Amino acid sequence: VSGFGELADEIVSHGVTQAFGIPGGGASLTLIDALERRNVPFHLTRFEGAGALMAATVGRLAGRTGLSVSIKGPGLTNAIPGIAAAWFEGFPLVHVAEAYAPGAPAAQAHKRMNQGALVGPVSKGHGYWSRSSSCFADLASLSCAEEPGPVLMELPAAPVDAVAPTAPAEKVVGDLAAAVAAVRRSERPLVIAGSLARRRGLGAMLAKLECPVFSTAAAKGIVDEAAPNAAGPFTGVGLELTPEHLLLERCDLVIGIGLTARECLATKPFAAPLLAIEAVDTPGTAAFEPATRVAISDAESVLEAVAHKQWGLDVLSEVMTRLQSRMDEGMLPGSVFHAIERRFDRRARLVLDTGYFCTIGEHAVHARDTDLCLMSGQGRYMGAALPMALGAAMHDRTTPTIAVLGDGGIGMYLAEITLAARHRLPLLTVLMTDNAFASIRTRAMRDHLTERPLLMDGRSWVGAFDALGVPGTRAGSLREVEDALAAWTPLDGPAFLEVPFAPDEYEAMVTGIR
Ligand SMILES: Cc1ncc(C[n+]2csc(CCOP(=O)(O)OP(=O)(O)O)c2C)c(N)n1
Ligand SMILES: [Mg+2]
Repeated sequence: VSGFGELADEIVSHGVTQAFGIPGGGASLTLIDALERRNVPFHLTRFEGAGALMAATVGRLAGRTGLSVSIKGPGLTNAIPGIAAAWFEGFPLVHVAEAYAPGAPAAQAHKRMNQGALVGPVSKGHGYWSRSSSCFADLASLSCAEEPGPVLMELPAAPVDAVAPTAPAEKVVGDLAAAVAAVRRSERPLVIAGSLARRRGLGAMLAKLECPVFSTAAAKGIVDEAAPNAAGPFTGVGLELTPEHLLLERCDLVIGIGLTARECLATKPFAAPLLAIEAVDTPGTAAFEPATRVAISDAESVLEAVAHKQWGLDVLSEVMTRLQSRMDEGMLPGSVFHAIERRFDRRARLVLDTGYFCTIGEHAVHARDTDLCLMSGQGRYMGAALPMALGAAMHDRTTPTIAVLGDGGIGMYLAEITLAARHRLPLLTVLMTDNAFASIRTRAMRDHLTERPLLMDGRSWVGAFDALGVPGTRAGSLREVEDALAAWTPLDGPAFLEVPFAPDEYEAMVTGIR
């Protein structure tokens, strides 16, 4: 069929290695067929939203755009949760949806909708499959340009004349001389690295600094979190036990690298002046009130100046020791995360869903690098961890992947676990259950609101996982957790581990942290 081969060639040459989603009988299947002939497998998912997020996660880890495919109308509509998750997290994705050509007669109305408008608020743009030889490349570049995110490619039965949108040039802002002078003047600078630091490959320079280096959730692991300068997460809302709370009031300069509003839970000016290293203007970031701004292309020059500064590592070490021993108290998620780290020597990839277990995980997990800890740190999109973990495990089948979910996220995408069974992925799904939505329950308790919608029925999920081809166990003590972790051989395929916790202790575990 004319043109599909060329489109598939272009997709292959862009570095796409696999695609996800649910096809229909039209152009999507023709494209999938053309991709398969070029050794780009298509993975059938149970829900388009999961496929889009799996693809976007592949994009995040590969540093190139991910690819998902659906039919038009309902298919694209179902893909929206995954597209939106990719948009929240800034993961690069091209979602290809079948489409009517622009200007198709109004009588062709079956499954018709304004698809560009549907994805508008959760995408960077959309374009049609066109005769332009760089049609896919233009959309893929748009998805990867700062800040990355999803793009819709509308796929009519034949290419159209319309030209795809192209990525705007990165905006360079700032004053390098002023930035370097600010660093030279400071005695106690600290760095907060956002995901831009990862995309620009600044990890090695940050690792050498002898001042505290925080990261946003999206950049967790930008410095090895077992290193003495790793200060853990910066969220904007850390409480009295966190390094964030204790060090930000002592520093005299904050250096933010891609510190954007969407990567933080709260945005307000710091006590010390902020030197902001940025690639593009991002909404809301001005609320940090940077005193100095500098372009990301000058980041190395700024960090060279920071390399001469030494302070804070002794305080940081004290604070960290206290926080980590608190994490080990009792049978709670902190000790389970530490058991996972011991078992896999911090070489497994952790994918955290959202909830109190994630708040603890953000502090308890010492990520070795940014590809070994993924989460919905920006959207805090409950349920996202399972498709993310599946995408990660499909992308990299050698690293054990451990998805950690709570009572809220476990059910949404459960059927997708069949992909792990089919491909024998090295994926362990861990359910940390207090039989409640603890993070919401806190509010209900404080304000005397109903807790009824926040409590589960206490049933185990082990049987459900078993039925879907993933063997599971329930482990009620740390010893049982350790035994279950020891019994799992990642190369033999997926497994499920359910860990119940006492609800009231669990609800209280974030006190003083967030
Ligand atoms: C898609 C989506 N829906 C709802 C929420 C709101 N929310 C945040 S945490 C949470 C409950 C989490 O409960 P659970 O998974 O049991 O984790 P816990 O807080 O108990 O550790 C909910 C409903 C969300 N973040 N995302
Ligand atoms: Mg819970």
